[in-house]
Amino acid sequence: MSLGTLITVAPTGAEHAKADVPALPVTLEELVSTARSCEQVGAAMIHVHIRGADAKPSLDLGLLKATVEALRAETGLVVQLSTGGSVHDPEADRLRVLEAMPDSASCTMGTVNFGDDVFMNRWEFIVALHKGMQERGIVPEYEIFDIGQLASLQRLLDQHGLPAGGHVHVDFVMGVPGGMPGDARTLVAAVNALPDGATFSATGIGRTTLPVMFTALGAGGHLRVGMEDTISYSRGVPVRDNAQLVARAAGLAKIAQRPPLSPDEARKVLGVHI
Ligand code: KMH
Ligand code: ZN
Repeated sequence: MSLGTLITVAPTGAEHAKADVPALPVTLEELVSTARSCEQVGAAMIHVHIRGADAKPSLDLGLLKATVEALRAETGLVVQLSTGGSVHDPEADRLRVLEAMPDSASCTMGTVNFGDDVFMNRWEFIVALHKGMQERGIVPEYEIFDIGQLASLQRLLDQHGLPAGGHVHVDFVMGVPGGMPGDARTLVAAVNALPDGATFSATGIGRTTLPVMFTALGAGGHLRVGMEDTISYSRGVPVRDNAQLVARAAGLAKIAQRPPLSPDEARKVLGVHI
């Protein structure tokens, strides 16, 4: 396990509306400016969902390519595109995300209830994503919403081999209504079920953000924070911006004697080519 802490920022997501959360970055300009300020305070990777001109979630390939290009030009961050999209996105559009050639992409390891919706991830689709990333040299981050999905990850690795980069990195997304709860005992159980040699980050949705963050640091894991997952800084206090969440995570990582990794250090951990 690496000594430092990889901090990923997930600044936008697909669930919050700009009208409800004005600080949410939705244009390319807002995203790049957010990425820069988050890098300055300790982020090493960015998990990107883009929005269209109407501020609604989009998987437009041209815009995805422009986003990867702009983030590479303006920041040193590891650029991870979401293949999860929104719960309404078709599989073909989600697979096409890989054509934008990010450094990394998410790969959710199973279907999960997602509030009142269903976040669909069929086995054949997971295999297609995994192979698509292997072929293109894109490093996956396996998103785990429930503990049983770790058994699916082991099955995937057994049947289809290691991912591009040769290293397995997992992100636990905890506290989604329908998924695993965001608490210490569940995170410890999930860490105990990781494939050998895997690294992990964790994020807790909403009010589970702090217990998950403290537990992840104590368990030697990495952190994901951002307005995709959390729009309240504390009870009744809206998040000012994504950098505020990254700065809090970086401060706690330093207190834990596991200071934030630079983007290049993160690339080494993840197996992303420099
Ligand atoms: N928006 C969620 C339905 C991912 O980015 O890969 C799925 C999600 C996971 O956010
Ligand atoms: Zn996401």
